Amino acid sequence: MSLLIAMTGWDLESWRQRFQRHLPAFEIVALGEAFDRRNVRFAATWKHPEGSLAGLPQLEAIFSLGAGVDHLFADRSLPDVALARVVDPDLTARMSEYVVLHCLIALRQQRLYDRQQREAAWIDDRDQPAARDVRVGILGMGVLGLDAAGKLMALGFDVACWSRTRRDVQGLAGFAGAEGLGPFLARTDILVNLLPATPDTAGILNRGMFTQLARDGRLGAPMLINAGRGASQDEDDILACLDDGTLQHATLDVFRTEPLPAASRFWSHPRVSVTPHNAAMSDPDAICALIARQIDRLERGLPLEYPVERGRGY
Ligand code: NDP
Ligand code: OXD
Repeated sequence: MSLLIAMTGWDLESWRQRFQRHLPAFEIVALGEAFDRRNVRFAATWKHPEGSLAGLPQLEAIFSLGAGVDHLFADRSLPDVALARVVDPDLTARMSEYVVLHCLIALRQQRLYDRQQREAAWIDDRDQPAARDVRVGILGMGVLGLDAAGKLMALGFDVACWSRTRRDVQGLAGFAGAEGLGPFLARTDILVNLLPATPDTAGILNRGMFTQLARDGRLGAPMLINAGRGASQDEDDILACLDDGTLQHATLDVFRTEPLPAASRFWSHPRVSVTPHNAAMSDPDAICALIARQIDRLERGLPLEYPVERGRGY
């Protein structure tokens, strides 16, 4: 029996060695080499080529090697088997670090002080709001959104989350669905996107959303942090809203086209911070261990811990 690695852009051999350590009873095979398709019971994928998982008669489950699963649904001939995603405490902690870092840079106006330093300007008359004066709104109240929310609240930020279904979490202002979106945006100074890329979230970060953000915040115009997916952002709208002051700053880890093309205005825009889709790098060993644990659960007749629901796309 074998596990098929189906990935593009990552180092195959290091993944193969890790999987072999975690799944000694399995033959680890990979796309692009000769293998017996009849023996493949599981596939572990990151951006596999369309159609490459078809024709695997014994396939039982497909494991995404990333937390996001939009790359799976990009394959229109994805086999109809169980799908699972990555949930890993290390990845979650890294994402929260990213969100907290950029909220603190905004709160403490670090970019302003960096500018002042370059000009050798000792100006200490700026308003210094407290964390409790700054309203952070997180789109997505899942594994990542909730962890980031908890850490921001521990620092004193006034945090709200928006999700598809309503959830009540102590200390957190929870909003849900289309009717909850307006009130959520109206009380948001820093908008953080941690939504998955689905047909419903495509292009959701657009002018219509930005114009509903709070205009009376202690930090001035609202800010955007997108560490979810580039497919959620209308990039022309983001640039236009930065240019006309609707947005004060955008911190973007993800883009519609990755790597971000050299010609993109995001690279040089003075009020944009770009990171190369590494807000939350995954620990490959932790991911292989997670997948080995899921396979063991399936062998024992137990359900997957982190299943993906095809109907909702995440
Ligand atoms: P989860 O599946 O745990 O949470 C998703 C959240 O989004 C849920 O709260 C869900 O609502 C909400 N949601 C989904 N669709 C809608 C919608 N149409 N309207 C409102 N809310 C919606 O995902 P994670 O927190 O684990 O991850 C989120 C995303 O982060 C990933 O899908 C991936 O794209 C991205 N990511 C980015 C990384 C990076 O390095 N930049 C690294 C890892 C992940 P509900 O609670 O009702 O289900
Ligand atoms: C992702 C990941 O989904 O890196 O972006 O896990």
